[in-house]
Amino acid sequence: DEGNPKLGHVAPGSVSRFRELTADDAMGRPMKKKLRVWCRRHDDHWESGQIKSNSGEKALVLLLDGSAVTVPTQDLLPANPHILDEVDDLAQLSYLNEPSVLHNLQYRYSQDIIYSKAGPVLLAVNPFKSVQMYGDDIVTAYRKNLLDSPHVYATADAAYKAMIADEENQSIIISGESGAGKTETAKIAMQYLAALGGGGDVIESKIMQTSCILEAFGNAKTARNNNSSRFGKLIEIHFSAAGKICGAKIQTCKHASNGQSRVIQLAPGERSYHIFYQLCSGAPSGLRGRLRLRVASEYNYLNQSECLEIPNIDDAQKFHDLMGALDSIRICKEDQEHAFEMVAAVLWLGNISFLVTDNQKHIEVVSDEAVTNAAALMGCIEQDLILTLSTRRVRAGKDEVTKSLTLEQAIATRDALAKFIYVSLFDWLVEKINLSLSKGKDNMGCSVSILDMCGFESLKKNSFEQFCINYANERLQQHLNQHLVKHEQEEYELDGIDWKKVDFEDNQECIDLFEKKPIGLMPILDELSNLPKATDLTFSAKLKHHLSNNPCFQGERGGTFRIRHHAGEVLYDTEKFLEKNRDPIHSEIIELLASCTGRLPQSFAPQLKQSQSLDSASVQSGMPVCKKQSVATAFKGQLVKLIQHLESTKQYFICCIRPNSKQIPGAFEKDIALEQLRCCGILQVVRISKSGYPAQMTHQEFIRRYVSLLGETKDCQDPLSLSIAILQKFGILPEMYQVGYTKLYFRKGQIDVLEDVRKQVVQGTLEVQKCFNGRHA
Ligand code: AOV
Ligand code: MG
Repeated sequence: DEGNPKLGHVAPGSVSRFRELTADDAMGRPMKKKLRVWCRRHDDHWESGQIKSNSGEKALVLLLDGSAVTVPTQDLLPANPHILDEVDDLAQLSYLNEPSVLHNLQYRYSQDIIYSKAGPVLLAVNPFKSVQMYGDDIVTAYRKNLLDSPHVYATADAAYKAMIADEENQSIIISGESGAGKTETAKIAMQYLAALGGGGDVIESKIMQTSCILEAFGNAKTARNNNSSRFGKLIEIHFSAAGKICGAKIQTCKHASNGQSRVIQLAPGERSYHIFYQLCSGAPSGLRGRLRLRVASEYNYLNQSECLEIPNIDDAQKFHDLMGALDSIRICKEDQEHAFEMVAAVLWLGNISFLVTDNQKHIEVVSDEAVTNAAALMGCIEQDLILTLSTRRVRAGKDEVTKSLTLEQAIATRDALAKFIYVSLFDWLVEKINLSLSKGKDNMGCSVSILDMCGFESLKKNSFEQFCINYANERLQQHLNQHLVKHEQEEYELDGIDWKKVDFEDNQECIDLFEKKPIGLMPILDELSNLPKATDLTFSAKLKHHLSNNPCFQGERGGTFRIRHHAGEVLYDTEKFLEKNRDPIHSEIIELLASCTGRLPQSFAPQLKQSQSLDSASVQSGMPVCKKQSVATAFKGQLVKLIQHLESTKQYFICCIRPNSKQIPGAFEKDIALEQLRCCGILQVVRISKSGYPAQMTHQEFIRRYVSLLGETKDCQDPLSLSIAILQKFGILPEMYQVGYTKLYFRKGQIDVLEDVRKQVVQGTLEVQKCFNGRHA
């Protein structure tokens, strides 16, 4: 297959999908003269044309631009008639092939119709500009069912109404790569739910305000997205039995990054978390003075990437909005100030520098405003901070002696302190928000959850952060596959109905590569993280040694390795993997925080002491560090918890597509869009939905609802025969349903037909006998 010229530059993971789809579509449909076709020009580039003549092997095709070309017939795919150019649901296309799907999405996108259905999945193509399709009037139109074209509102509406009708928890799962529009989509869904479930209470506006706060502290400008979420978020919105919002709860999945380097180290062109810049440019003068603030460019943690601003974003205005949001969720002014003190403390910590003395053996903390200000903001004694950053206590026999740190150790300690403060601050904020949004105790209603993760990333240099994020996306994709493709088909098979199986790309192999014990990426990473002498290089060597047979893994030169993800190959650099996974926090740092007079640093300290025992045996840097779960393992735990929650609910899927890599409006680059459609298996999903049976009912449910229309029945009839009797009386065509052992499966639209007749019969506008006769006729 690799030699098949048709496949061109198809990514390795997509080969089988591509073959299956194209072959299937062309099969049994001879390419007649005059037929509209897609003609493959090179790689994935297809042009529309019309067949002039066809010799069987080759065809002469007239292209749109008037030129005629002769091409092998295997490079032709049938195109849909123009009338289908704009269909809402890809499942309505007569020919479901990649060029047709892309044409449809591009055509719609060019008219600012950014939403389409792909069977049960909503596709959202990022417009990168404001489009006139949101707001109160449109919300009302969807609520009243006056509009039913694909929209986030329609998805949220379906979830809300199903929650009320079935008294069941619902969830909306938003996927897509970095910059595809997940976070914006999540906000649009929240906006709709707030409008429907709003009771004039403040709670719904509070919920909307949480995005502003979490984005300030958890989002940053990256190479891919100017407002990239560096944490995954599940917001569970609770409704009362009457359908009114009564609270919300946010769970985050953040160790992928927050615990990591962004606070202290930046890639060129990227920024740290928005809050740092917002505070520097937006703090009013009183606050500015109290926090001893400077402009962003004076802070080492911020100025290293030579990127301090985001085009068209006013950080000062954002800070103003943030304060409004903090007010509205009732975080008191005092707590707000404490939070900002921590942000400023982190910035000043980054400016602390060290002097090397004594033949490189000893270091001293430079006594300047940085150390003074950091200590003042944390509320600790300056000398204590200096000691923590420059010395360590070690046991020598029965005594404890104090030794000076090396420069490298001192910098690591300073950065660890800064990161720890920031991570703890984020946790504290989420806790505050959850307290403020918590539902009343008497609530017995249901919830709609919205999942917005950090999207798949493949950067120039990929590190531990991308490793975690891409693992999460792999799990999420598996969840999607299982839900939309695997389970559906397995159910058909188990229930014994006649069904032609649709293949799909299972990513279990890649998940095993990460998880499998004892020789998966994560177990090996954890094992070496526990070995004091292990280095990033021994880590990568061990991976190569154990995993080289895995088709999803490839060891590379130096400390790098490659993973074949469902969304493409990524080259990872193991530099700092072990350290980031350990995320060591020295007991002396905890002691320092505990000694602070500031309310927040104090509250950050005991939290660690309770949950994590001191492990003085660790010699990773010669210092006692607190033993805790590794970052990767903790992250996996959070992720599994989120997915378990989703599995207990009824699920809706939104797939966001990034139509170009420049973050600009109007540009639809087909190859980029195609890559993403392939990655999330959209065509398989549509194929199943097209040939599948979206409506299903157990025989018992079906009989309960429709048996009264049958007139007389014989008591002895079993449910299966009774169901068939009803179907026959209704005159439902045999190809429109299938009878399984436990359930009936209906083609799209058939339940509507049944319901229509039932309604008329119940209302007495139609006599049973007449209706049946009529339909048989
Ligand atoms: P992401 O959440 O999927 O990326 P965002 O939701 O942050 O992506 O979207 C990126 C940018 O695209 C936004 O900042 C907007 O400028 C624009 N955008 C997205 N959706 C819309 C829309 N419906 N209308 C107008 N503009 C939109 V990441 O968090 O990086 O994985 O990690
Ligand atoms: Mg996001």
